[in-house]
Amino acid sequence: MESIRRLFGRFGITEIGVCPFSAFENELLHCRAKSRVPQGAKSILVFLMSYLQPSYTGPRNLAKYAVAPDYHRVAARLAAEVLPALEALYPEEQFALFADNSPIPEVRAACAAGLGVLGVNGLVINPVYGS
Ligand code: B12
Repeated sequence: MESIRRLFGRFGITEIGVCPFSAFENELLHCRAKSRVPQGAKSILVFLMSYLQPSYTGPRNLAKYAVAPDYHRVAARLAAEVLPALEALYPEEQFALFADNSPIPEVRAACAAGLGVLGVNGLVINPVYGS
């Protein structure tokens, strides 16, 4: 886990955890991305990214989370860099990266991975990022 932490740290990601895939394999959401889950998946690696953009000083009265770059694109760019690095670190293993479109109940997986608790708002409450 330490080497994975270091790897994600290179991309500015510090909130990362892992939980067993078996905890969720019987309750996967039905979506197209289900077919991308590697056969015999063992672990779910969960990482958090914050919507908060402290540099936004624009004139408009917009919710901060609405001015952040589209996280699907951010995650796709990240995938292009992180996946090869993970594969190089663990050449025997297979990885697939999902952002939002995963069949895994992500909020509960994040809680199971030790990244926070499930808030009454239905979201992960993380000690660093909050809700
Ligand atoms: C389907 C889905 C949606 C659908 C919900 C459609 C519906 N109501 O049926 C749509 C596309 C509308 C949506 C929108 C958003 N979503 Co959404 N969504 C999901 C997804 C893919 C599956 C959730 C699900 O169906 N679970 C299964 C059911 C049985 O469990 P459930 O607890 O009843 O699920 C409900 C809630 O999750 C709720 N919901 C979904 N998203 C959000 C976001 C917020 C803020 C809230 C309060 C509730 C909520 O809708 C689900 C169905 O009723 C998850 C990712 C994942 N794979 O888990 C993300 C996820 C829950 N969504 C998330 C986010 C961030 C959003 C948005 C804020 C994105 C945005 N920037 O606009 C919006 C806000 C929606 C809102 N204010 O209600 C995050 C929450 C992160 C966190 N901190 O916990 C997740 C985990 C994705 C992610 N990894 O970023 N979402």
